[in-house]
Amino acid sequence: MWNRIEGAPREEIEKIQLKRLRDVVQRVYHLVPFYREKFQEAGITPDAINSVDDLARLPFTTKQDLRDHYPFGLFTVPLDQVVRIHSSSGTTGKPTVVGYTRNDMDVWNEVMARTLQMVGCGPEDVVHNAYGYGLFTGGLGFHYGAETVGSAVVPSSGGFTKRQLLLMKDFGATILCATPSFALHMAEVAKDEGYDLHSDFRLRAGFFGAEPASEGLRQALREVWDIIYVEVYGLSEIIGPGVAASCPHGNLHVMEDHFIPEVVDPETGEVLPDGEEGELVFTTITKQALPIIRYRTKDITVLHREPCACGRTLTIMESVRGRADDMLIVNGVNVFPSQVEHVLTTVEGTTPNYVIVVDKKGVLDKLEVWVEVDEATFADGIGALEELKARLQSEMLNELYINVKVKLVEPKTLERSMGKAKRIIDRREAEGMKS
Ligand code: DLL
Repeated sequence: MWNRIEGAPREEIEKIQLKRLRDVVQRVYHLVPFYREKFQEAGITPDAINSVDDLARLPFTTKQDLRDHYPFGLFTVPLDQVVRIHSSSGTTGKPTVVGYTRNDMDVWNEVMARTLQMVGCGPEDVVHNAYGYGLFTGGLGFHYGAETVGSAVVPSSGGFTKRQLLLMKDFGATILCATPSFALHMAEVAKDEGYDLHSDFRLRAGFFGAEPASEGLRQALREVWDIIYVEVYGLSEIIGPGVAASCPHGNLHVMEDHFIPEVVDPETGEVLPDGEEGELVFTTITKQALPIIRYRTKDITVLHREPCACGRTLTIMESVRGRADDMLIVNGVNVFPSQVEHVLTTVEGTTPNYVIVVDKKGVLDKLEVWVEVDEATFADGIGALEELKARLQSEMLNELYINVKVKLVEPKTLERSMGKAKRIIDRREAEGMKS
């Protein structure tokens, strides 16, 4: 264990939680008009918090709230105290922006160090980090965590699979950090390139997250790379990777001295008892730049509060079973159908009749958008259509941060729905690759 608190008696953890919760509630109430108004509407003042259970009396915060206060409206510190900014895709044009103070970075490094220590990752290890570096929290989150535990980090980021394999072999990487789908893709390419995956590489563990992975996919990764599979869960709004990580007994422990989890009924918002499935909600209790009260993650899971054979007393969350909204995760990147629609409606020549088709090519996800063009553009002929397609593909890349293949179809050829439009055809599940 990196920190003794991970195995402290529950009473001690709860005492710390209450103290920190009271502090953060005071802080947001006095510093952020958005929270003060919401608390007042709910008839709550910060002194109403006398136990961790009182959390249930506070209003929720949603992704929409973050967007409404874009970019820094919910920050509780001036920008001169912010040392890092990340962002992830929002449901339409605007991304969600998150900020970190120096102290927030220490918290993040601490929870990432705990994550990496799940398999004793330390100075002896070479950590090959294939999570994307940039606005996405995966790359830099793992990077600084690995430095904190004293490992040698190779900041390879995503893509360039063949070069990554060469570095992994030559540098003797012992730890791989990647999305599960990319790690499987790496294995396929390695086989094609003639590597012997067990004897050419020194990998002993992999840290996988940012997207769901079925047990079949996990097992395939364990076998093909001969590694221990560590699951990492997180979201940028809460901190990034490191909100929860799985121990050697396969239990996903929530770092709840920093982030308090609750599970609520997605319809009514009512708190559900341990063991019942619902939407995961987090309250950050140590973050300074952007503390968040009762953030609705939309991730569906179950919580268990029982001691684990690994010695940790931290709450256990089951792997995320699905989402309460229509967000798609494509190779680890979050995509909302509304973002696609946004592009289609801002580019002239198309109609809002479209479907999004997600497929697997090898082990990687592939996203296609089929869209009907309008009559006039269709009549303009092939040159105009090619131009429109190129424009749409480049706008989609800008908006979604991933490559999308656009297929233009004739007016009135896509199936019309009688009720709710079916915009998404997800063919991945059929292949059993995603949970
Ligand atoms: O995906 C942070 C992260 C990076 C986690 C690297 C783990 C490893 P976002 O881009 O904000 O942050 O996306 C957050 O991704 O609400 C889940 O729906 C999904 N997600 C993250 N981890 C898992 C996981 C990062 N282990 C969203 N299993 C979350 C299933 C996951 N889904």
